Amino acid sequence: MSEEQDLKSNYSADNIQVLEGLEAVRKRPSMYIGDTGVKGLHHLVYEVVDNSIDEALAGHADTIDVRILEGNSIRVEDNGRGIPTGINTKENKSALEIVMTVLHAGGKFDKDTYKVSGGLHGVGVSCVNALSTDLKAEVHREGKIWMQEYKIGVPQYDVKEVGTTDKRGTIVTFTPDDTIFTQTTEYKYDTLAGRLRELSFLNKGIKLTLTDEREKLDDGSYFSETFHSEGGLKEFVAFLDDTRTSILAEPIYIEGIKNGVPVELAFQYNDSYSENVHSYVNNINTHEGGTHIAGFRRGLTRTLKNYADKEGLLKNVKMEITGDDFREGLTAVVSVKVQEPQFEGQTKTKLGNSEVMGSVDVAVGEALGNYLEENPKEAKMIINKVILAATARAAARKAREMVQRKSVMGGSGLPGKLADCSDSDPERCEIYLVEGDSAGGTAKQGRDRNIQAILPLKGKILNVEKAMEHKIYENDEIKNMFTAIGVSIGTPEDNKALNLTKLRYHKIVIMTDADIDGSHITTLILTFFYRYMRALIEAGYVYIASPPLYQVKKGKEFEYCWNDVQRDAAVQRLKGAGKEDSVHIQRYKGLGEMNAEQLWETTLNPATRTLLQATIESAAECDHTFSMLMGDEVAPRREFIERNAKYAKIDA
Ligand code: 0RA
Repeated sequence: MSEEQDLKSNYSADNIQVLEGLEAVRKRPSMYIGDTGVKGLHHLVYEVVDNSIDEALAGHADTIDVRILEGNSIRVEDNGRGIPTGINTKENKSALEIVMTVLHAGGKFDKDTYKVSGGLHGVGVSCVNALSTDLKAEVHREGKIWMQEYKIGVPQYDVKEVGTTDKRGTIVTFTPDDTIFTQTTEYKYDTLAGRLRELSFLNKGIKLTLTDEREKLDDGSYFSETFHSEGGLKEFVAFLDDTRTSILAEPIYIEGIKNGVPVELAFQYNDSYSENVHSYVNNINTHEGGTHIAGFRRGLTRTLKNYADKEGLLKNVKMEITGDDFREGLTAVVSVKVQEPQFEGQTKTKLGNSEVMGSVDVAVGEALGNYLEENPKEAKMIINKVILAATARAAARKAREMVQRKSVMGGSGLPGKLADCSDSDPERCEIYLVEGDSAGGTAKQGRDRNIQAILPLKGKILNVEKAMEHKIYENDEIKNMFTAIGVSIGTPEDNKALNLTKLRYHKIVIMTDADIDGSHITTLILTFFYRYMRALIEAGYVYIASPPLYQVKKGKEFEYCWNDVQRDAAVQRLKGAGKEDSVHIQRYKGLGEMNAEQLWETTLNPATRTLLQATIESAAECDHTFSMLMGDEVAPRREFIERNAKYAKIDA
């Protein structure tokens, strides 16, 4: 590099530093925390908790306490060493102030710590500070309490000593800025709980507590849960499968450093037909997989195949056995820690580091190889299951090919029940999947036929959680759904990869009655999408319609209401000067009670309707919820419904 160039690049490096001040974070928050919606809002908490996790992984803390305070402020406390408060001579500022106000400053004061945690965006707590109207940092260290407060990242005073203490640790309290998080600043307890539970499994031994101080329980206390796992991923797998029937007495587990990469993994087989493999890199969920997953698959297939060959278990098997057959009914979690992870893929959640593949491959080979030798009975059960999967796969392929052949040959190939739209640009087109023929009929009359297609579904659709794959292609409602949508299910060999190029609608809207049966049907359809067409959900194409619950009417005037609060307000408004008894409330028990015009006004009209977009916040949590909701066990399902009924009433 010439001297001139050198000067130039120094100059621009300085420039970048100026730009990278907290002002930049406020200007383009999405660049730092992903988005400014619900996700970004929750990301703030994860960013702060990650710092405490790092302190715990370094061996200096074992307890992290998270509270949702009144007004949706968040308080995170750990029992670590406390962020250093001394003056940094170079900057002439307290280290605490630097950590809280300089981007990426977090690691600078503790080079020895092996830092691997840290969110997808890994931007540090200063980012949270920039996006908070108020933030307070409190450090208990060496017998003293230190404090500094900030407004939108700006210190309100120098770090000061405010008292003495016999505790150690850091407490960060912040209030997200509602001028940044304009959509909502309301924290969802279940979302935070899901992530803290996940973190407790991924980082065994750490005690994470979540308390919701926004609302008192009847006994005057607050709702609170503690997540703490000594078994780590072994317990994670058991948790994911708690409503399934396991094949092995307990999960196969291994933890160790392989080729310099810390690898932890656990897996178990159950009697279902789905594969649930979840992977993490530095505590980040790698939805798109990557080299660690490739290593896991390779190790699993190789080790099982070698064992089966050696024991002569495949002697009489004529069928070809594929990699997928080894993973039917498999639940697994793979977690690796990588110093410099390279993330690839559409959502940057695919691990690219090639060295990790061998590490995981070796770890699986070791754990599984030993297990098979020591447990011949279980080994035989696994191999038998694999052979069964290969047999079923052949049947499924036949069934799938039949469906595809039919759709190629028979006219348009579209289901007879589909009332298609006239526009053919998928970007503008929508399909409503409607519960019942009668509501389907109303929807056909009420829709905008240019862009809205209607597919009525008959009653309950097949529960794919419990059905073998070939049954899925034989089920009329499911067949209709994927032929209408235009997406055929990929072969299992490419892991249910979907070809979205023939997708016929960019909005797929599930519309069911606003009652228990309706929500069951919605769940069945979502389960089908989740298990067989997950890419549709991930790409944001799947929505849930929200028809109104009430019509409040007085004379010619009327209002639609989606919940009890709206209904009561509408009654008050319409009462006005008139007589009270003239206000009439109609409770819609089903879509069928609305006429075509009403359905259009409330639920179909793109200008006025509300659609809920289906998203996958955490694949592991989602997997657990679906298996629980759709599985055999009644008790956990009832508990879930009772616990969520409270929320359902509020947002109905
Ligand atoms: C750097 C150095 C030291 C502690 C921390 C960072 C630290 C950061 C956070 C963030 C949340 N909780 C935390 N706890 C600790 C201490 C170095 C030393 O004491 O020698």
